[in-house]
Amino acid sequence: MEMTLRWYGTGFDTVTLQQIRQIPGVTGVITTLYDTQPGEVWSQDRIHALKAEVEAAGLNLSGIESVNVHDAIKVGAPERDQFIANYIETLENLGKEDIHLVCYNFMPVFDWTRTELARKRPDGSTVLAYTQAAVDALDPEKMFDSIAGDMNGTVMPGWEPERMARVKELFALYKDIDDEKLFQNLVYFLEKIMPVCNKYDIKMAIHPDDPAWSVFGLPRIIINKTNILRLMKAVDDVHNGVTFCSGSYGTSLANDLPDMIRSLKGRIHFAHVRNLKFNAPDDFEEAAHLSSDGTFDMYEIMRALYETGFEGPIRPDHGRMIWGEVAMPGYGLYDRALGATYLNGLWEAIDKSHKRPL
Ligand SMILES: [Mn+2]
Repeated sequence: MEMTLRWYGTGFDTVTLQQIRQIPGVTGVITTLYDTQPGEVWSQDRIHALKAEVEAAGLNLSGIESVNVHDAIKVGAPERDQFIANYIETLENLGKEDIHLVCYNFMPVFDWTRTELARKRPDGSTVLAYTQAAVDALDPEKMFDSIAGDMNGTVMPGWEPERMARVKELFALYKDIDDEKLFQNLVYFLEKIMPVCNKYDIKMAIHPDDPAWSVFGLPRIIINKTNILRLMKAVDDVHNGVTFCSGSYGTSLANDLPDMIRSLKGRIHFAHVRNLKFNAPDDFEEAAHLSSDGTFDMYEIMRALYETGFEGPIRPDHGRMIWGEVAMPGYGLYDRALGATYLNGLWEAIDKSHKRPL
């Protein structure tokens, strides 16, 4: 595995490549062209410049998160073929620049959903949190306004103001789409892009829906073991793979995370590893990475990745906001650096105990 951090790019991220370079054991970043819109073709020149910038700082460009999928593809609108052609062109340009991992998601309207971006924990740190009661009480069109004030002046992925201004229109677009139609549209998309992925050895890694259930009556499909295995089988190509996000699959306590990892052996190309603390099954907050701070057994998660031969990038995903840092919620430097170090420590211990059993 390779330990990485997500980086939004110069001008968008409060964290610099130089800071990331100084976190021990972090050798790469997962990044994106943050100012592109879903459906737009990424030029090879811009990809080349991004990669050169990352490499000049002494880091690898270990993968892209995300190349977003246009809504026309998700709903199966007539213009989807044009947008798929654009996506293929982007993949081709990434392949020519020797980039082989693309994370994406297939969530309708809202990407991840949280009801608080700065819940205070007993130690004074602040974290993203979710309560079903708060979602149930909310008009989805007001969702953006209700959390925009806590974004610390940043633009959060999936919550871009331009997108949220169209929320009513987006809901209308999805009104006839149920889980099965969404699944079939995803299969259609994957089948069309597999040839270019094979040509350039690009591993597609779908990020799960977060939380792992329907919000505001919208369909949600990448939520559990049954559905993700069905998708792996429907397009049975190693390039159709998974971003295993413990914090997203983990929102549902019915998901046995180490068991899911083992059942996806060979198809996990990217891992987001973080911990959640549950106060009730439908009320959780993002904890520090340590097992002892949350609900998940992080050792068992890392062990399952290790024992299934996972070789892709890992990132500590979100962190708490600590030590007075002002950054995009979830994406500060300090706590993600602590998380990366902790996860690297677990990995080293697992690796050594396998190679030198007591
Ligand atoms: Mn994630």
